[in-house]
Amino acid sequence: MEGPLTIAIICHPTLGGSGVVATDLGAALAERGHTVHIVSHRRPVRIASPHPRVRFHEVPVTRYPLFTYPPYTLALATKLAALCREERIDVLHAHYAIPHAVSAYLCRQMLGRDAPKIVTTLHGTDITLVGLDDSFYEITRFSLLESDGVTAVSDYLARQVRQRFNLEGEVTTIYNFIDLERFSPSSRDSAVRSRLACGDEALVGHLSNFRWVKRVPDVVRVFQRIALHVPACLVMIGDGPDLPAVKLVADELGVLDRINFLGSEQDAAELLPQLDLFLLPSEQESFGLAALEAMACGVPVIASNVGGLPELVTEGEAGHLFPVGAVTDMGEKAAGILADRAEHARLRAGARRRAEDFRQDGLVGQYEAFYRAVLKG
Ligand code: GMT
Repeated sequence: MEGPLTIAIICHPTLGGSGVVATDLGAALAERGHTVHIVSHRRPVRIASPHPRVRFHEVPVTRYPLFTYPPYTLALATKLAALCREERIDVLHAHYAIPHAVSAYLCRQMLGRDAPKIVTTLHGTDITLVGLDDSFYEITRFSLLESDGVTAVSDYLARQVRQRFNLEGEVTTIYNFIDLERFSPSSRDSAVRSRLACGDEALVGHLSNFRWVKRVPDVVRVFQRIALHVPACLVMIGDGPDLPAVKLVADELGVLDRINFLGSEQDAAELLPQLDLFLLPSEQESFGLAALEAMACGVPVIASNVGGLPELVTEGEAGHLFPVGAVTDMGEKAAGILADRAEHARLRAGARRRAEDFRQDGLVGQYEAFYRAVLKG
């Protein structure tokens, strides 16, 4: 199918990589001439500034005393069907399998012959955690089998999908992407930096949704090792369930006053370029979008050697990878880099160079080609 497409993107609106990827993809597709409908229960945090070809559709979820848990999956399916009747939608693109791929399937069944194609993009815990739970396993597998095309954000995740869900069909890797103009070392600004740093110290940072898979207390443990060797302070961007635990660990380790907690209402593209090092000691990470954003800003990454991170953070070029929980080794290595200007400069350049492999244009083009292949059947 040639010419512009109309795509409905279904995503979680909360701060988290899958919502960011989905909305950035929508904006980039609109720039390329396609029409995009973003569907979610709330306006996503990073939805692009108004664009004539991007529309947001909020899914209304009716509360009723009988429903302890309002059935969002059904409300979403109904909203999608109504949207498809109003507009000629070519592709329903579900980001994160649960419950989006299931709602897309229901919508298709409701529409019958006129239904659009379904593309499902898997982001991480929809496969590695939530999807494996007994209460979701079978419906997740079913929704993948029923999708017309399935993509994953790393080879690691694509392998996990095939193995854990015993799928024979194809799962195509399309890596997450980055806008290299928006996330750039040239946005380093001494005024912003001095607002973040405690003084002339090295500035170390972390960005996540503070869930247990991120091991955020380990960020503090690594930072404490760093601070033993070099004057440094830590910037924590984001919010989530582990924030109280993180503050407790920081207090116990005596570094609470060296940490700046910024919350989630922040512009990552403004803050990340100010950092000297980015820490991502996650338990699991199917890709690590926050690491890519930091790298694009010329910030080397110290991370766990898990999931898709080795596909992104090239060892010794863009940063260094360690076994999960190796906080002492991570801290010693990080301190060594920060104390060695030449090595730090080498890694800064390497991080940006590696991020250039994930240029937005090329990867959005891969999604476009994928849609067209699916539409051809
Ligand atoms: O899978 C999740 O935990 C949620 C998801 C999100 O919405 O934040 O994160 C995943 O998707 C991101 C975007 O593709 C990836 O960069 C993250 O690595 C991935 N998180 C995990 O695998 C833990």
